[in-house]
Amino acid sequence: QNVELSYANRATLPNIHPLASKLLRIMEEKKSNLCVSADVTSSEELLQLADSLGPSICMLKTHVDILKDYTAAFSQKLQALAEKHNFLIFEDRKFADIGNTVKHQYEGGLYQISSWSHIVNAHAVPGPGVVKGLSAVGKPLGRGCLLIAQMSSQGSLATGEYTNAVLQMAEEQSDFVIGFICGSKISKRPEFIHMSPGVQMKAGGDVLGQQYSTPEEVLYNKGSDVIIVGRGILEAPDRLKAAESYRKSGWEAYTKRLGR
Ligand code: S5P
Repeated sequence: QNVELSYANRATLPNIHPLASKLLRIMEEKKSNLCVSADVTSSEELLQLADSLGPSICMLKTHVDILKDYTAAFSQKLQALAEKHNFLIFEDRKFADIGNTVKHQYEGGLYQISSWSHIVNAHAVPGPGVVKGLSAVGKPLGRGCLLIAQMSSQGSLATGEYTNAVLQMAEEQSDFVIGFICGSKISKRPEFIHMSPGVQMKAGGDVLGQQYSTPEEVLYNKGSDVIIVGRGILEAPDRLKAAESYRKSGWEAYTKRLGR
């Protein structure tokens, strides 16, 4: 029960969600547990990032609402790059409303997120209806959702009993919830993917409350599965070189956890 399963082993678990299985297979194949947070404001720059960093990552995280020039053509190009380099797209929309509203926000509006993003995330604050609403749109499309169980920011209220309640909610809708945004492994179920933001090579923070841990801390000590890295890569003089060094650190921390 306590043996640490590899990503490849977890991909073939009988109850694994097909999208989680796909992600785990990509991770194993590309030896990458790196999700790049592509927090740039130009779609051209985002596409360039996706094309150049694509081979190093298992997932690309977007905030499409910070783009100054979003078009439907952009989302099609992004999907093509995801195919080309074999990574998943995660729109970090953080849905947090009643089921009926998030359904519209996910499917419609300017962005039509469900049509191009493999994975989205949601706050559990509204209760299970938020997941039911998203699931009504996303499940028929084979999409998946991460619940925000903990946050990396200073003074976050998502702790303790709240985090436990999120876990419970995920277990009740595991046909659509594939894992968590969290700082550490919170579920023993190997079917769930733990994804952690707030990662840089040096621990620290920014002036707006972000707090950073290292890949080793998050993946080895805290038992998470995927590191989410934004400015650690985006602000580096050579983004590709930085992405590769996060990929390598992440992979080493994971293999160390496996005891290999
Ligand atoms: O708790 C969280 C959850 C998320 S999804 N803390 C976070 O920082 N994020 C996101 O991860 C955040 O919105 C940003 O896109 C990214 C972290 O960026 P960085 O530049 O601080 O690495």
